[in-house]
Amino acid sequence: MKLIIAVVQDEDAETAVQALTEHGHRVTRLATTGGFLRRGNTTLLTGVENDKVEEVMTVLRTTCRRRSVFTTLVTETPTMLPSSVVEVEVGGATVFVLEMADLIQI
Ligand code: 2BA
Repeated sequence: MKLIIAVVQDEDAETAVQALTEHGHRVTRLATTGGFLRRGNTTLLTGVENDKVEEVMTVLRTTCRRRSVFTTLVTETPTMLPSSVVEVEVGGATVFVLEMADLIQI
């Protein structure tokens, strides 16, 4: 079995959760924050059999899209250079697929 951890954008989370549950997958949705942009994103946890990993990946590929966002980089060095606005391309989804020893429900 595998544990799939997917970091997705908040804008795509509802559609992704809906599609995953429609395909019969169980999902846990966590409110998380990206370390670089320091803005909210969503982390989805899904435990699946090995042969279902590709199905989950297909759902994520079709529901999560890449977007450009602008962010301000604050300079904290002694050079005192002004803060600059940079364009960053975020997700689709960042997906971790982990080997899962057991799934125990009590
Ligand atoms: P954030 O850390 O807020 O990163 C948002 C986007 O900023 C990233 O999109 C990437 O395009 C850019 N970025 C991140 N670190 C950067 C850096 N040091 N220099 C330049 N640009 C940088 P994604 O790669 O699609 O990542 C989206 C979110 O997925 C991340 O939000 C983070 O929450 C998570 N993530 C991505 N890679 C990860 C990893 N290796 N481990 C844990 N979480 C990860």
